[in-house]
Amino acid sequence: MTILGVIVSIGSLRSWPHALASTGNVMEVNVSGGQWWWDIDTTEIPVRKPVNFNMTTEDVTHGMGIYDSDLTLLTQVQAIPGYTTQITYTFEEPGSYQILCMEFCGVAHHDMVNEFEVVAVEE
Ligand SMILES: [Cu+2]
Repeated sequence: MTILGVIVSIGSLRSWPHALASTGNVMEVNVSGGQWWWDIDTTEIPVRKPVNFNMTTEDVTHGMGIYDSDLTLLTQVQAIPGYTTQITYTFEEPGSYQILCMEFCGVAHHDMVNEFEVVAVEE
């Protein structure tokens, strides 16, 4: 039982998701947050391609929430000073998406809005 626990523990410490990362079929997108803005290093993301969001913050803790055009929350990850946190998400529909802050981070927290487009790609 102890050996099984050690194997499971070591496996869980690997970067996630293992399968996607090993195929090279993941788009890397870097997002940084600060009081009170988001910076995203792309404005266009292809539809139906896994996207690995690498999240950093330059000051305090923020919460990056990604919303569709109906303001439905699709995924989220916390931004923690001194760390890069990650979340992988695949957008199934083209359109406009917004990044909003989900943690109260100061007087202009509500101004933390940025957006990007998910676009169809020709194959
Ligand atoms: Cu905030």
